[in-house]
Amino acid sequence: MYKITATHNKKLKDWVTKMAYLCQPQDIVWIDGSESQKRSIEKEAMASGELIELNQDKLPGCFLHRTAVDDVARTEHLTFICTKKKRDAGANNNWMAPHKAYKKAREFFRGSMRGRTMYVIPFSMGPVGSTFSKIGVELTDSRYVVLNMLIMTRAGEAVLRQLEKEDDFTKCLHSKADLDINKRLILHFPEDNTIWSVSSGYGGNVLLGKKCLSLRIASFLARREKWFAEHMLIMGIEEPNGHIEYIAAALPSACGKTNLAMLVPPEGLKRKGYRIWTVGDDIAWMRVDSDGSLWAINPETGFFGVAPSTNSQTNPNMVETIKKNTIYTNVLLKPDNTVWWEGADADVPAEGIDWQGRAWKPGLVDASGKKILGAHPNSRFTAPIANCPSASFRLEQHHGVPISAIIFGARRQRLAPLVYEAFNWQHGVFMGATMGSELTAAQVGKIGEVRRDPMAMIPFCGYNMADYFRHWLDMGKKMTKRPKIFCVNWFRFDEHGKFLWPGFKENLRVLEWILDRCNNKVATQETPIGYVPYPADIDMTGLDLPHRALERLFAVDNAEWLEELKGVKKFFKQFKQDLPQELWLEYEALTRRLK
Ligand code: OXD
Ligand code: MN
Repeated sequence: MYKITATHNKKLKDWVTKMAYLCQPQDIVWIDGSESQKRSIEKEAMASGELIELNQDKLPGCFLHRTAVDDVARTEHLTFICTKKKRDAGANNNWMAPHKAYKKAREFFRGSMRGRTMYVIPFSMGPVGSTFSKIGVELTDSRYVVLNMLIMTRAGEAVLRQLEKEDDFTKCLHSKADLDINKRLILHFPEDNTIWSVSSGYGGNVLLGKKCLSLRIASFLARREKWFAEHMLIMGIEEPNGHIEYIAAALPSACGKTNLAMLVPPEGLKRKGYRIWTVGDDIAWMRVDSDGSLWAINPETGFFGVAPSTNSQTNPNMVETIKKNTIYTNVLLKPDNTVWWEGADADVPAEGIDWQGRAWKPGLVDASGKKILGAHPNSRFTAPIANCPSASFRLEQHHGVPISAIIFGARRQRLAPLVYEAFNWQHGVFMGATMGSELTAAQVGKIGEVRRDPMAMIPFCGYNMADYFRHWLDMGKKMTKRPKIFCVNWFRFDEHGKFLWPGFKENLRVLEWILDRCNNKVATQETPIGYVPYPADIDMTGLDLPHRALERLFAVDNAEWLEELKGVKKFFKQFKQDLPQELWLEYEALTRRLK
């Protein structure tokens, strides 16, 4: 018999009871957000082997977790959008009919928590009580999930109190069950405001406030309620006079989104006294405020970042951030109980325990002769934003920050200039909708092949992408002060296959130009694809590039772009008559300009 006393919210009580009868936990524990409860769950997790305590002198409050070997990344092929009509999930999503999905998953959840505790985590994405914010309640049998959710979201008592004032919340059910990949499902029911995730323990599949709620469910709600839920970083750039401009940027995976969100200004620009404020590295919720401009919050309170290649060169602020109160997942354990990953600051350790829990030393190879890595390539850390030296002081402000520019990124060796600006909002939506990136060795598929990933939302848009484009076009009409839209490409090659642009902190030089454009400080050169900078308008102090590198970085080759448009056409055609006509008009106008 399950007795619920923690809340008066009838809807919440009834739902928790119903799910408990389905999953049959031994007991139910409500997460209150207190330090003492967190401590006791950490202790239990250590006793059960879910967490390994790291060296508390060197890494206070830090733990290591290892996932199952076949549970190390988001499983997109097991992720479904379960709308009543298949059309509403669209061509970009896996779809399952809701009744079928519930029926199938119910069998995997049935009795899955026997002998375990079911934790009830009331959480708020966004500051509790802000008009931006959404409440979720996650039920889980994983202590790892509880402890990660305490870092990534505002969870506990304050949210429960808020739920006595408002009734609406996303019902999030998770059970690790027996982690059997054949019974793994990540199901979204946007029409029911419900998420069911079973048989996984990997962050992206189980921290349901993140991709599942804040992107897939939220994007669906955002369209209905006329706001944006986007896969974007948010950062503030403070000028020497104290004025701060905020930008939001969508970059495809493996393009340095997290690094950009907290970059440290390059030496050459130090004299200008810029300061960077990190609002978020992954998700932006944006609304049109009464002033007619776009305001944004980051709904999360933590980073769930990729460990490999995080070091003082690529991201010094992150290196500081993950020194305390951090949960590491699937990295290498060193003999002194600290951690390491490929591309970390420290030298390669002489020995250690790899991410699979096996003895490791450098140079080990598997049966096929492939190098055995110490840390999984997708090993992660979960760390509070509050630890970050560049954390924005506006993180808790209920109205968020005003957005001056929206940036879309691409990874292209040829074709796309370092930066270019849209002619207007509709053209900018076309730029976002046609975002394409070349695959790298880190992804499945043929290296160099271009994959379309509109607004970096392909795996995260919780509804038909054609409707999503329409929503973007409509939102432009709601604003009287629209952010300017830009595209960036840090990855252009020279004729010898070398990067033309050094990237990393030097990218601030490009952001500086973007802000100058937002403030009408510089003129541009018009090209068929958009406005590009005059080379003289990029401050190159302290950065020596080869002769005419900037000219090459801004060059537009019409023949290459006409070739590119063939891929765009093919991509657009899959949406059939649902694709907004405005995007075809942009396509035709661009074709004409290029010819
Ligand atoms: C992430 C992702 O983990 O986009 O943020 O995959
Ligand atoms: Mn992401």
